Order: sequence, then C-alpha cells, then structure tokens
Amino acid sequence: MKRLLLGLVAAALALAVPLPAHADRTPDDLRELSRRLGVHVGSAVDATALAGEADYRTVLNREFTHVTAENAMKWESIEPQRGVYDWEAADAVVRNALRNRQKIRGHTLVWHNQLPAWLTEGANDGSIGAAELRSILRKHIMTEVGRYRGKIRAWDVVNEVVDDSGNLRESIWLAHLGPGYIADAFRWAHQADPRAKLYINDYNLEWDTKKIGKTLEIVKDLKAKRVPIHGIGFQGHLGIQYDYPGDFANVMRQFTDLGLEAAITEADVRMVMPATPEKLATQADYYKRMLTTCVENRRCVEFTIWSFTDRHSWVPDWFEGEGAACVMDENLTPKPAYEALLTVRRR
Ligand code: 9MR
Repeated sequence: MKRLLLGLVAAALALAVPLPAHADRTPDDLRELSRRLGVHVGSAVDATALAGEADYRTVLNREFTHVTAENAMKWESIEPQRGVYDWEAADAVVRNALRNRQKIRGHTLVWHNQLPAWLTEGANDGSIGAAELRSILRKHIMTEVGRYRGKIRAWDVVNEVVDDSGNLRESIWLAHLGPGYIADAFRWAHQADPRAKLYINDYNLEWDTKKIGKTLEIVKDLKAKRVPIHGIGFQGHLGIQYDYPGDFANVMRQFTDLGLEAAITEADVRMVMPATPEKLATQADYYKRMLTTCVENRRCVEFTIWSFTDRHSWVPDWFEGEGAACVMDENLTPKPAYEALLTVRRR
C-alpha cells in the first residue's frame, strides 16, 4: 500500500512537473526563443523593404513576435501637409503584423524630430499660436491612436523628452505648451485607446544618470497626478567602443519598482568598421546581456531590435565610419549576435 502511494505521488509529480521536451535544445529561431522566454522579441520595420524585398519580409515574419514601424508612423510620414494624411505605409506595417501574429509598438506620437515642416515652421514663426498648437497635438494623437485602436499593444507616447543635461528638452512642445504637454499627451492617448500600454521612451537611459534621474522624476510626477502612464522604454542603442552599461538592470528595476512595465525598444550595437571576429563577439555579448536584463526583470515584456539586418540600419548614416549594428548581415545571414540571443534562458 505504501509503495502504491509512493508510486502514485511520483506519478502525480511527474505529471504536474513535466520536463519540457528538449528543454536544453537551442531554439530554432527568435520566435521560438520568444515563446520560451515569455518575452516578445521584435524588430523595427522598414516599410519600403517590407513592400519590396521578399527575403526581408520572410525573415521578419518568421523571426519576430513584435514590430515597430521605423518611420512610417511618425508625424511627417502620416501628415506631410496639414490635414492631408498618408496612411499607406503605416497601414501596410500594421496589416502585415496582424497577419503574422505580431504585436505592434506604435512609434511615436510626440517627438521633436521628423515633424512635418508646416508644423515646425508654423510654431516657430508664430502663425500657429499656443492654443492652436495644443489642439493640433490633441487632434494628432486622437487621430493616429484612434485609427489603430485595439491593434497597437504599446505606444511610445513621448519620445526623448529629456536632453543630455537632464533637463526637459527644448522643443516646440515645451516652448509653446510648457511641461504640461507630457501629461496631456498621455491622457489623450488613453482616451483614444484605453487598452494600449502607454510609454515614455528614451536613449542613453540605460546609463546616463542625469537622464535617469529626470525621467524618474517625470514618471513619479505623472503617477502622482494619476496620469495613465504604463511603461518605460529603453532604446538600447549601444556601441562596443563604449563599456557595456553595467548598471542597466538596476536602472530598469528603479522604473519597474514604480509599477511600470519595461521594454527595450530599439536595441542595436554598433562598431567602428570594419567588423572583425573579435568585434562581432563583443557585440554578441552586449546583445545577450541586454536581452538577459529584460528576461530577468519580470516586468520587462519586450526586446525589440532597431532593424534585424545591416542591410537597413540607421547607423552608417548617422555615425561616420560605424556600422554592422544588427543581428544579421546585409544578406540576412545570422551573425554571432543572433546565435548569442538564442542561448539566453530564464534562470
Ligand atoms: O531609424 C530611424 C531613421 O531611419 C531615421 O532617419 C531617423 C530620423 O530621426 O530616426 C531613426 O529612428 C530613431 C527613432 O525613431 C527614435 N530613436 C532613435 C532612432 C535612431 O535615430
């Protein structure tokens, strides 16, 4: 009888705690990795490449569970002339994602860059006054968030609103509307899609203490005012010529301790060209550490890279002599960084 009982207990335990088949087998691709980790692995999407390059499309849809339009949802793209909207590229990115069971990050509602000329010129020459500017911003947010209501998992509501000295960034928004534009933007976005997660997003936030301090202050202030803010986005633009930001996990915790969810929203790791096996190995290590930081924080839900392929990367255009920042090369061949990501496990 005792033996039977023990046998039953053992059988029950075996049933209750099934050993996953091939638990230690390396995942076949990032989508399988994402499923195992319980963290979305995403990529920025170049809408032109999505439309025109079959191999790009195939890899994007095979590998990723999350996407961000790299430029297609920015204000200058969707409203190039006042009142004249062009949703074609943004809609195509959304349609492709939904068809391929990918979640979507909307990027970005309020930024100081890639604004349409009619808007910046009008704000700067005074032909658009403060009250009108505020209603233009409200309309922009209600229109764009409303268009994709229910389809966007998370929005970058405000992007890069703190400057490198740790002050609110000078922009037409701050200059004409004052600091209250940030709370307004979150409230309007929430009104337009109450279920979307609303983020504040920034670069260098993995390590820049001034920016971290100011951003924490903004989040606490918004929370105190019951403004609907749900997430903190770390862009994660790193370079191997700089030390890895060793404090990143602690920084992320400071934000998630406030009740925010977290995401790494634009990860890439650039290098001074030419790429060498040593540099690619260092890059692989940086990528792996970033994803590990996300996986080890239970509130971090998304790790998105700022384009998966060196064929389409902002880096060479912005940093002279640098490049090779992505996890696949120009031919979409996986680099050591890709293989390193596949080895990340939950502890
Ligand atoms: O990758 C984007 C590039 O194609 C654009 O030319 C550039 C213009 O500002 O924006 C790049 O994406 C940025 C993102 O929207 C916000 N964080 C920094 C990214 C890299 O500059």
